[in-house]
Amino acid sequence: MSNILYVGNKNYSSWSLRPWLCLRWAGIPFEEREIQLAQPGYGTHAIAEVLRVAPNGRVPALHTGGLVVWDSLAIAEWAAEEAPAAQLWPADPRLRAEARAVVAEMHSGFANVRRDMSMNIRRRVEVRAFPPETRADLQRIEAIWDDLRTRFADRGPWLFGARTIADAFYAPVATRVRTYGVKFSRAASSYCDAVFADAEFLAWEAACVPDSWDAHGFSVIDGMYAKP
Ligand SMILES: N[C@@H](CCC(=O)N[C@@H](CS)C(=O)NCC(=O)O)C(=O)O
Repeated sequence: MSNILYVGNKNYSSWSLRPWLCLRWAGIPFEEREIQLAQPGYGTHAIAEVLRVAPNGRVPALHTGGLVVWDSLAIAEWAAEEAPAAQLWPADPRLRAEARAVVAEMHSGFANVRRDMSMNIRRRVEVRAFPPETRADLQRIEAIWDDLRTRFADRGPWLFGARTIADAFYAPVATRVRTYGVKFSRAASSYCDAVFADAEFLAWEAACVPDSWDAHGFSVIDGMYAKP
């Protein structure tokens, strides 16, 4: 059965990176089709090319055997069921429940980080100050990473020791920490290093191309908080 994963611009589409990593980590073969999303500020309407492949007008979307699975988390869950041996969720049921909570918090939360710190994998910005609500989001992310890395340090470099869907969901956040020069604790920073050393992440990063409009920046950070 052929699998096609539609993703957005690799440098910017954080939701696309997440299931892409899950499929690669699980060794599930797929063809990847990148759709160039409109530049931020262009408008909120879904572009026709995306609507042709995803009913919600957003990427990522997976097409598999006549089935369309839209939404990053639904695709990650599909991958976990498709390749159980890959253990994309922790095997222990209690840890699995915790990993799902960590992923759900990312999937439904951290709106301020998303607003102020758009993913831009190749970019590096010097930030003067983040607004308090964004700092609160970052503190919460740091606390999650610190706690998990402390508890599972002896099992491997990932949040729950071995690589899971939780890492796919926080990998784009690690790139934001790097892009915006966030100072995190040693444990949280070393977690970012694990993401940046991952072969599949490196493959995605190598394919990231900043667009011409990127030189001018586009996030709230650029307008309000970045050093000139
Ligand atoms: N909750 C969705 C969010 C998907 C989403 O917002 N995707 C963005 C790209 S990262 C998108 O397709 N935006 C449409 C556009 O920019 O035209 C998921 O988890 O997949």
